[in-house]
Amino acid sequence: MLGRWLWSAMVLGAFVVLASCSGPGGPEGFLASGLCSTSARISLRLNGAAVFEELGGGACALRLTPSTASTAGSAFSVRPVALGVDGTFSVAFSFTMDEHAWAGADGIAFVLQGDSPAALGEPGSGIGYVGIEPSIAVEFDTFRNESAPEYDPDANHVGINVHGDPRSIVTYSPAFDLATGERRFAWVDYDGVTLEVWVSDEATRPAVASLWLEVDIVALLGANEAYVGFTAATGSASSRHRLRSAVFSTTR
Ligand SMILES: [Ca+2]
Repeated sequence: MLGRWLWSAMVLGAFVVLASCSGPGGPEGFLASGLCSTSARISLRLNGAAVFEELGGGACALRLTPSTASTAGSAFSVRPVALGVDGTFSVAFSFTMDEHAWAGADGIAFVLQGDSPAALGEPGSGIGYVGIEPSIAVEFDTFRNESAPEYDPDANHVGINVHGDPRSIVTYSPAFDLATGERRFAWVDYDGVTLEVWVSDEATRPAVASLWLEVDIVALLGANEAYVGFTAATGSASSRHRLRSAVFSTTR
């Protein structure tokens, strides 16, 4: 399709490196070499409370929300990212959650969606992705919403959610705390059949996946492309949610 961008990503240090290509014409140029770079900033559309932050020492973060009540933020690729064969992709990212008010809330999500680069879901228990459709999200949920215990097993879990539905299809509760303020690491791989998620308090991917789901992502999205990004939100309790690195690849 004329004008359709093929996006892929490469690793450089701990930060986002998004590369833009355009069909047979080949690479148009690298869009980014880290969350501090101009190219990273023009590759992502920021919505709601999301802003880029300089952390000093040449490091940057994508702060999805500050620790203020009832807010949400999202950042999505400005154009659909072409996925690999049968929708395959890999992403590795890290995040921090700190400055908790009350219990801290509500969490961060990695999201593939077919709606819009401006998509921003519900705050609070919606973690900024609830209501975005079509979509598939991996949520890192730090607040147990007692009004809906069927989808919040505890205040420290990872879940896979489709079409902006807050009820996770599968969940996993790590032994470590997601929201100590220290960096947490996650990896999401899709081979065209099974979506696998790993989460760790260390930078090395664990040998065994934390949770997984057999899902047809191309059918779910209705396309072999998606707006790729992250969301976060706060409710009556709040935390500062910051993406610290992200590497998205379709090169499997
Ligand atoms: Ca929750």
